[in-house]
Amino acid sequence: MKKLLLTGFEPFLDFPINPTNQIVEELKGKELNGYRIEGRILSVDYNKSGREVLEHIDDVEPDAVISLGLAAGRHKITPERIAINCNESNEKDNEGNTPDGEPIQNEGPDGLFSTLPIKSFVEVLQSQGYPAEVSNSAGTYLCNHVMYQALYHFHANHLKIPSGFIHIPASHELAVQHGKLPSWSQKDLTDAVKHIVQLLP
Ligand code: PCA
Repeated sequence: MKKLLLTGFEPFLDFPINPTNQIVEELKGKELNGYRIEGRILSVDYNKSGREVLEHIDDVEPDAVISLGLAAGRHKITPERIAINCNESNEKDNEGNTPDGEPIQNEGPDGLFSTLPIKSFVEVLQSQGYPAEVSNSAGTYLCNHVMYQALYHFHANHLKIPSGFIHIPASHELAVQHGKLPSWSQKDLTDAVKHIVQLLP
């Protein structure tokens, strides 16, 4: 059976829970669309998360990679189109790092496109009644970092393994604790990811 590496992130900044964590916990070990789902949670740390995702790729030997991250404030599911070769944040990661525009990979291209069928993801989500839209920027925080690191690994090693990143809105549970975020039910977030997995080649 094929394997899907599905990653989420630990909580960060003033978000006491990360709904990607719950999605991964719920889906790991399940079989969908001919894929067994290998779930892993990544650190919100510029010095660790890239290495972690590469270690998981080595360990799992996946046939596809989908990384999930919280985009607090967005109200749609947003598959990301591109990762850029840049670490920058005024806000601290969980270890206090605030990089100032350094490249992620010195020899890497400026940008790497998602190799997931992002338009089909949006179409299927909308047809199932979930608001969705392609995003043209994953930012320069950890989500962009992890997306770039995985895509760069496959690009540099000439491996044709579909890989990319999907930002999701806050869950109701997070929104209640935080106070100022648009939100979805945790069940809808998880179900939306299941629809996405059904479209993997
Ligand atoms: N979202 C952050 C990092 C961790 C997460 O879940 C981001 O969008 O970069």
